[in-house]
Amino acid sequence: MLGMKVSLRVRVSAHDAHYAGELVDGARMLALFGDLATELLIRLDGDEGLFRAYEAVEFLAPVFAGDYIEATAQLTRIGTTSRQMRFEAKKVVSNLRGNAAPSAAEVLREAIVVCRATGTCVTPRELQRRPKELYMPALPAGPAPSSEAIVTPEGEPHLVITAAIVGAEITRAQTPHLPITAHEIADEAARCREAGAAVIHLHVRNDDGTPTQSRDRFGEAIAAIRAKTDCIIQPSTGGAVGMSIDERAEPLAHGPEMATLNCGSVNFGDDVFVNTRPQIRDLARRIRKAGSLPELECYEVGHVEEALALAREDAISSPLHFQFVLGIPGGIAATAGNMQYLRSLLPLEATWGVAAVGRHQQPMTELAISEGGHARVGLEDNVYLSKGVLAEGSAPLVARAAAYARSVGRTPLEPDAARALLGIQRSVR
Ligand code: KMH
Ligand code: ZN
Repeated sequence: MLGMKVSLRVRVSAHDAHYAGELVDGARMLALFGDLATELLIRLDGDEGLFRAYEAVEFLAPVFAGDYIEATAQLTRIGTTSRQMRFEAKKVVSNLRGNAAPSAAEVLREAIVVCRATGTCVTPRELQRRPKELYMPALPAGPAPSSEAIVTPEGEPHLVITAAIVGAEITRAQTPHLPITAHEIADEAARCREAGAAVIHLHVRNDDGTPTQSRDRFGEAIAAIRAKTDCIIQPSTGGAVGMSIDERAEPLAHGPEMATLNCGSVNFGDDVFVNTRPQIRDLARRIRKAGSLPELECYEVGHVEEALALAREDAISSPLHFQFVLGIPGGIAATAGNMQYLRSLLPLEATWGVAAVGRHQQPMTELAISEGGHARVGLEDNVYLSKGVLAEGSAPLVARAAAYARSVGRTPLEPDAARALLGIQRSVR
């Protein structure tokens, strides 16, 4: 039920106008959120429950009499009695004001988000009925276009596991299980697919193990992976610290289904991983030209804001897919609070995952999975299975994440289902 989404659409009427100029009271949006929260509670608990508190409310644009508002709520956390939700209201139709006829109105080319909120409701234990037939049998007919992408018909949220199997920094001295040749990379990709991964985040290496963004090396690795698995291949355009943008863009020559887009500069251990604003836009343009879906790599709060700016500029297209990279020394720390804050910045239709580094990988992966997010694991970010015990490749880390997901009712998606969720057109193979 985590991730369940409901929506409604209303016309705000003249009697809702409270202030000068037919401006509508913000509380009107909260009334819509209240109705949505109640519907979620009824579907989950068979009871209307109680709205306990809003954690955050943002009024982002004015609402006037005559506006059509689409409001959506999504269940983001289920406690014993508490149910956390996120809400969003968008204006989709508006009357024209000014010199136009009083009846003139238009469908907005881009919906305007007028209000966002997060809140917590409570259904006391004794009132929870949870009859199976009250669970959502199918998604409600509604305007939210991404509902199906987020929740299965049974109401169980989808999960995309990404395996980051090579990276640019890890060395054979750190782990003998690091794949280097195209053959080794393809074998590891196939093992990860078997273990539950749908996406392979890909870096490649020279024969001596040093990182490269060589188009030919990527070509060999991609061909070898495609010969063995149907995974979505997501080449890195981050490469290694210090590489030029031209070099980093080399794998795009293969028109991959996905590619990373790093959304800002960050201290990266003792180095600086440079992504200037013009460079980010340059790479975004190249990724779009290659026909690839960008995964938005965010190592800091400002990177999420930058990604949202890219979307506003139409440098990238919605729905957005974020990867929160947590715990890089010099970047945002791998904490639950940080993860919650980062996701609170996202539009409802965005998807998000967590790639946490080192010892944070397992707990943050599990937290992200239990909170309806996606997950990236693998040697690029963490070489250990447990303290002092090296993972024998990325597949055991994928298998552990997949097992955890199943234990909390989430099923790792097959690659084709992940393509459907992420909106990827399957490339010709
Ligand atoms: N190797 C890091 C400096 C990406 O793949 O897009 C950058 C990185 C990000 O790994
Ligand atoms: Zn990477």
